[in-house]
Amino acid sequence: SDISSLVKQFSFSKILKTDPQTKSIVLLGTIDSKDAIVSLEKSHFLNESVENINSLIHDLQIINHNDIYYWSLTSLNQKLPEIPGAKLNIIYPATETHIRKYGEQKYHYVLETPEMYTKYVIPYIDTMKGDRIKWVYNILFEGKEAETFIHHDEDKTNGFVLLPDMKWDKINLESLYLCAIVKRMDISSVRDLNESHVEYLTNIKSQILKVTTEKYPINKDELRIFIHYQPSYYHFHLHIVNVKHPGLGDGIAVGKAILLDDVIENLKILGDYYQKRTIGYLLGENHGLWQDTGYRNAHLNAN
Ligand code: M7G
Repeated sequence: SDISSLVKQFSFSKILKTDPQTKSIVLLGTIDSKDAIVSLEKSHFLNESVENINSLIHDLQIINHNDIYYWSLTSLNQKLPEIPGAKLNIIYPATETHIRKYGEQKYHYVLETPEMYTKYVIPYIDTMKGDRIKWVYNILFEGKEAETFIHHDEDKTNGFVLLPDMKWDKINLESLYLCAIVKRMDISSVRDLNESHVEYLTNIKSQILKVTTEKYPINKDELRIFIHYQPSYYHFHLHIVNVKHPGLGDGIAVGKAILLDDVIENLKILGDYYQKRTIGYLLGENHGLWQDTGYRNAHLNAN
């Protein structure tokens, strides 16, 4: 189905989350009696669009003024495709995991020991493979989104795809957000990386920097490359984001994001760093791991 017909059929049930900082909202509803999630994020200003303030806005309504200070409400002139008002994403049909992920929830700081990883996280990861990462296999092997690829190195071991992330509007360079998905299937998360991957990761990093700076007017030192632990999808991938962009929500925050360079440096110093160490991260109560009483008790006993 196309996205506009999905939106027309969307029947609202409740608000899952709102964020005044990112000016975004996530709605739960149904389409054809199946769950659907609609998220809306107001667009940031495009530099070219602000040069003439009177064509940028229409309508003004004063709130107040005092001495040299004036404040008011206004409406923006927006038109597609150049000047969007917002970005709208739909997940349909949405799974329970999606609904929980996007819901308002309490977070906990967890210290995951190697034992907790082996006992609880590995079995959890096993349940998150297959259909849940169909979109990844579609990109890697089925030609989905291929028209947007910035780079495709088809080598089965060292190859990867670099493409615009679903989070990016593909218009505003200030919020540039790309995703690199590796071809190999044997890395679920940072826990699977060791000294044998140093050259592999270093090579991916330099290729990403090269093609991204060739494709877009941006410098190497204006890009932040990182991974997530825990990620939502357990097939190894990297986030490539304009350093200006603070990320949506907790995506670039400590306790979730790990710089690719930190990973590489740690592996150079200690090959089994990510197998040996306890890793701290933030985990929402809606997360599948938190729902596992064994995992939760291990966390509570350790802290
Ligand atoms: P993550 O760290 O596993 O999850 O990253 P999270 O950041 O969503 O918690 C997965 C990345 O892939 C995110 O930045 C998503 O926005 C992006 N992504 C997810 N899906 C389903 C798609 C997709 O179908 N296409 C593209 N291009 N990017 C996606």
